[in-house]
Amino acid sequence: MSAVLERIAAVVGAAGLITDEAGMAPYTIDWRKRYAGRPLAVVRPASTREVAGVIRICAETRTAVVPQGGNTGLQGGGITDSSGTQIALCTARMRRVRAIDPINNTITLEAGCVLAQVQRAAEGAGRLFPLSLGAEGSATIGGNLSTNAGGTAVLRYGNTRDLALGMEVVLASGEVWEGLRGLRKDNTGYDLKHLFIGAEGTLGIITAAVMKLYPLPAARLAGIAAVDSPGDAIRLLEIAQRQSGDSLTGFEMFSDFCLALVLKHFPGTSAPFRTCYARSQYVLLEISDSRSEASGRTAIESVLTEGVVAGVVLDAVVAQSLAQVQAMWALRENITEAQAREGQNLKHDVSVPVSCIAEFIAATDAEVRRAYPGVRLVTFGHLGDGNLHYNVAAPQEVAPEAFMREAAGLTRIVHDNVARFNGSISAEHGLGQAKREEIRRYKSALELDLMRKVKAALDPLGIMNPGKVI
Ligand code: FAD
Ligand code: 2HG
Ligand code: ZN
Repeated sequence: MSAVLERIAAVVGAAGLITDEAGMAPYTIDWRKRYAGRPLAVVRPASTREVAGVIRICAETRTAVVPQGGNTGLQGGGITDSSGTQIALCTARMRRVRAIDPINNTITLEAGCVLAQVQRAAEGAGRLFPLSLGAEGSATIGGNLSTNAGGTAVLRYGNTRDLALGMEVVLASGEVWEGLRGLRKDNTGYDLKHLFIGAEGTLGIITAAVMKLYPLPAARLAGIAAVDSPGDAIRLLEIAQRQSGDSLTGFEMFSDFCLALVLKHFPGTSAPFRTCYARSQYVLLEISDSRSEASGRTAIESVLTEGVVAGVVLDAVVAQSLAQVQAMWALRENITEAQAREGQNLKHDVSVPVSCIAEFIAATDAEVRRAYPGVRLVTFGHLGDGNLHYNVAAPQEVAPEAFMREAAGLTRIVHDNVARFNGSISAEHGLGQAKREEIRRYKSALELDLMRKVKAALDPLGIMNPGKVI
């Protein structure tokens, strides 16, 4: 064992260090299997003190550190390079809920807490932790903060950034910034936590956070509407927001092709309607009611009825039980996995102003189809947030691997259209290593320079997740 690893072993003990290839394997490849690394070791500290001890050694020895939570990231941000010199620092052993304060509506968590575990802990205290996404059974709160994860409830509760009140961070020097304050008002200068949120591990290691909680709704009602076009989906969004205001907690759209993929790859699922609405879109909307199930049901039915009367909704169904609510969400949340089972695909996680969504889709679809005849568009996303997963699968007769090699020009079409509509080429998944070069085309030189200055100030030795983001 090298001298550096011997020193790290003295800090984390045998349980905190993996150096054999088989043991390291799960930490060396990303969820999409696009980035494979070769770490010097996988280090699994059990406490903030241990993280700080490890980082001090890394700073002294100029050893690069790649933080990893649940390894569900989609941009390769948590994977080391192949040099065999970087350590992967995994937070999986830091899973303690340190405190819940129901009066202050806050929960204090260690970074390795799994999102689903946090939701359950909040519910156990009669509160809601609203962050929700398809990977919640594995993704960690540290990873959510580091990517500023979005998910399906942003419309009502905001991104992860909006849920964070305080933070504890091990800096690149090994010092610990203790900022675990549960305050909704604190204007004492720069709000440092926001630097680490969305930094994808390039500025420090988040070890704990104070997050906001909300009242548990009395009922969650979900419905699916078939609509003719993204434009009609937006018209339904307007109706839902006008009628339901803050009770509208989800508004997702997916195409009939997305639905077909889920039905094909998840045999237990079933189509929401008997009629097949080919070339249409589906909207999954959710209303959370603070009074009762009956009141929530009236609200969702009223939205859908107005949609039908306005000629916007072709057909609609409302879940009659919690099991049906979950079945509806499964149709939406399994799209990513269904797509993966279908074969490799090009992902574009983009946002444009909600008012431009329909025009963006029409213009981009036409251009992509002209340039790449036969491609299969897998368009879905968080419509209420203006965030589309504009994913593209190979034409039926083309091998996905060959398509992926040839398709750089397709991404250029999509991203240039995003820029034309003043959008973002990464709405929620971050840049990682996947979009590090691509972002240089779309961010101004001034913005990139400011980002480099922040990086140099907080990580002067360049040991924190080098080669990611910037
Ligand atoms: P990892 O993948 O382990 O790491 C992600 C990044 O954060 C890396 O750069 C890593 O270095 C850094 N990092 C991790 N922990 C720390 C830490 N403690 N301190 C500093 N840096 C750290 N994302 C969305 O936003 N919305 C969605 O709806 C959504 N749905 C998904 C559905 C599926 C099926 C999958 C596979 C992914 C989905 N994602 C979604 C992406 C992913 O789940 C999120 O980015 C999530 O926040 C990553 O958490 P993680 O713990 O897995 O992080
Ligand atoms: C989702 O919204 C995730 O389901 C994943 O952000 C999106 O697979 C994708 O591109
Ligand atoms: Zn998403």
